Amino acid sequence: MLLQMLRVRRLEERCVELYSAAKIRGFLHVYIGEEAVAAGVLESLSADDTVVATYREHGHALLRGVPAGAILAEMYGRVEGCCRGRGGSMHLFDAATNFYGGNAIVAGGLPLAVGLALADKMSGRPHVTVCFFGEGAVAEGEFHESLNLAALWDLPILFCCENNLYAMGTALVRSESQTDLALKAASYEVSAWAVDGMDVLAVEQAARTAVDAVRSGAGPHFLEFRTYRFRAHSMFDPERYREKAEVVAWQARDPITLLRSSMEENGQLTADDWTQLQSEAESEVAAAVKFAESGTLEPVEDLTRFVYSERRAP
Ligand SMILES: Cc1ncc(C[n+]2csc(CCOP(=O)(O)OP(=O)(O)O)c2C)c(N)n1
Ligand SMILES: [Mg+2]
Repeated sequence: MLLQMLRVRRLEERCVELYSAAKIRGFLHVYIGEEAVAAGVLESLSADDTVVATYREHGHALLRGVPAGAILAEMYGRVEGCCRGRGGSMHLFDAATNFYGGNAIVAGGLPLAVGLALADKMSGRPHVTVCFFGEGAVAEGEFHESLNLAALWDLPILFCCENNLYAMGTALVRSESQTDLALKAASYEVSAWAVDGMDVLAVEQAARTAVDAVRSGAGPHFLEFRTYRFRAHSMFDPERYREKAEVVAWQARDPITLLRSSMEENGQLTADDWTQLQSEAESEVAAAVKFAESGTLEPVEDLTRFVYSERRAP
């Protein structure tokens, strides 16, 4: 999990640079600081399970198994990208790894996840659908409709709320009368609790407990991961809504540093191991950049493809 968090961190640090160099265009939302949530939760899933995420999903896609090159090529708008360069940063999608996006609409992933879980239930498949979303989603009607139906129909779904305290510039306390999100979920008869989202071991343990319960037929579960994004909301955010001191305080609990220090203290990680992990993550990113750089742009003649299905009716 240390390596997994590091892979996401290095990939996104490079994305920020490439964005500044205008290699990546459009919107870009990085997950830096929140990596323990994706790393811990995805560690608890099997390959057949389904994952739905938001526009802050580069890490989820990578750890689900989408190659770093296909992710970066997608951001570059290249045909070699996981969606032929048509989705970009916010719409990574990969059917092969059951990664159902990459959804740009706040709370838009929740009804999709409920539908996917309903399909599994109706087909008798023992899979779990995991849906990631920010705390900003709880202000949307879709959140309430989705939790209600998931509980009413007893669906195999785990809702993972990544509570990083802000929805763009709006702090949770400024938009919600009830800020205890597990309590909100519990009001729909969904089993719910809060977890330290900076501690990857705590995340993994909570996720494993919840996923096992969901898989064994205990119905929908909800985990609120208390986390923090160290960077701006997106590349266009002057960050006027929070104090620098708050960011610095949370950076002291950087999930990568926390795990690294505790492993070093317990004699589970040597200086050489750390160097090795770093170079592994760095060479993966370097290869991905090379892959994206050498990718091809879609020919203009293909511009209108995929608007309608290309399969003819029988
Ligand atoms: C329905 C909808 N309303 C508004 C927006 C604009 N918007 C994009 S991100 C965002 C904030 C969402 O915050 P949160 O759910 O906490 O996720 P985070 O960005 O913190 O990961 C908003 C309001 C949108 N994409 N979709
Ligand atoms: Mg948020």
